[in-house]
Amino acid sequence: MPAEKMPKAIYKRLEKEGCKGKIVCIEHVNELQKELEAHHQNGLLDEDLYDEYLNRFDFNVLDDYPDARSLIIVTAPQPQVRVTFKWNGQSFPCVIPPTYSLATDHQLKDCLEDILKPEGYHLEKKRLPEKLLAAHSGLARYGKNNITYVPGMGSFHRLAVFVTDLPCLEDNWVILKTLKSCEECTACMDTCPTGAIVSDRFLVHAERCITFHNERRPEFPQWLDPVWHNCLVGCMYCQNACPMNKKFVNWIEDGMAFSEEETAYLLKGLSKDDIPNTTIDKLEKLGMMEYVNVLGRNLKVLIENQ
Ligand code: B12
Ligand code: SF4
Ligand code: SF4
Repeated sequence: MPAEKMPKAIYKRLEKEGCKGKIVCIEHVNELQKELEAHHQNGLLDEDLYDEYLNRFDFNVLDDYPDARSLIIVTAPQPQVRVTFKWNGQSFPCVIPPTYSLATDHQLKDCLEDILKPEGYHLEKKRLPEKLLAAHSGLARYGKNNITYVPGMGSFHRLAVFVTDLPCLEDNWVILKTLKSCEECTACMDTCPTGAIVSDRFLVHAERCITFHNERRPEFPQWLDPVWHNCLVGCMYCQNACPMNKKFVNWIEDGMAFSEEETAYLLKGLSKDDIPNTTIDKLEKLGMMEYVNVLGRNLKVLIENQ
């Protein structure tokens, strides 16, 4: 197939699976870096947040993949997942927000490979600022909560970036846009219990976000009221309040159930080596293994809240 027909074929293949994507030229990777670094230099990014999440992006992609020509930003819809923990004879349902399952990354990679591989092109998943790329490619728009929205998916979608040697014959690069509905709305700002979303700047104060504290941090800060926790990891307040998610908020799939014994392992804060393989399998399917060190602490707060 001629290279100029490839983007259409890729988009069609993604759409067949209910997914979406956009292609931009590899050179834009420098713009992504510059934009992020400018926020850092202007003191807008918390240093702990920067060290823990933002200084490991693959901006040097061309050094280890000199043939790279295009970036493909793709996304797949994902529901919330409800899991149940048994404790002291009672059942405790807990929500895992959309985007924590890694399964869609494989689905997206398979779709892209189906089209690219037979034509002799290669593909590698890279760690780049996904929302920024999605918004600059025109695939998504930012909401005031700094989460991105895609038509037909709301914010319930998981993004991924792939780099390929497919020549860049179709460059999609637009200025960043906010959702139209944000113009007259402050629902996410009003509902966020921590004040992370503010009116005097667009960037959220990510260091105030519940997710920043319950995904990785060993201890919750004093100011974080335990009753604010609402998910096993992450937080759903601003997404649930958003009118653009009206059609998606009730999309909650029932996930696994954890027995009293399994709940006990987690509450004890046992490490991976001390948890039985069957429980590890469940956590892996849910995309929760990455958070195994904090799950017990988070679960305890949710059980106390309920
Ligand atoms: C670091 C990180 C976090 C941190 C920091 C979040 C943050 N806002 O930066 C923490 C742990 C707090 C976090 C929380 C969450 N995260 Co997170 N996170 C990331 C990660 C690794 C990097 C994000 C990043 O680049 N941040 C840096 C900031 C500077 O970039 P930014 O948020 O895009 O901000 C841009 C805009 O503000 C824009 N901008 C500035 N001024 C203006 C003005 C206007 C008018 C406009 C339009 C834009 C604009 O410029 C900034 C970039 O330069 C990505 C994965 C990845 N590889 O990209 C996932 C990712 C962004 N997270 C994701 C999700 C789902 C979440 C949560 C919703 C999870 C949850 N349910 O709790 C929350 C949402 C919190 C929030 N309100 O942002 C998804 C987003 C998917 C989507 N639908 O958009 C991602 C892409 C993971 C994935 N693959 O799905 N996350
Ligand atoms: S809740 Fe309102 S202001 Fe916030 S992202 Fe959604 S539409 Fe925009
Ligand atoms: S995810 Fe929760 S804490 Fe973070 S900005 Fe949204 S409502 Fe606030």
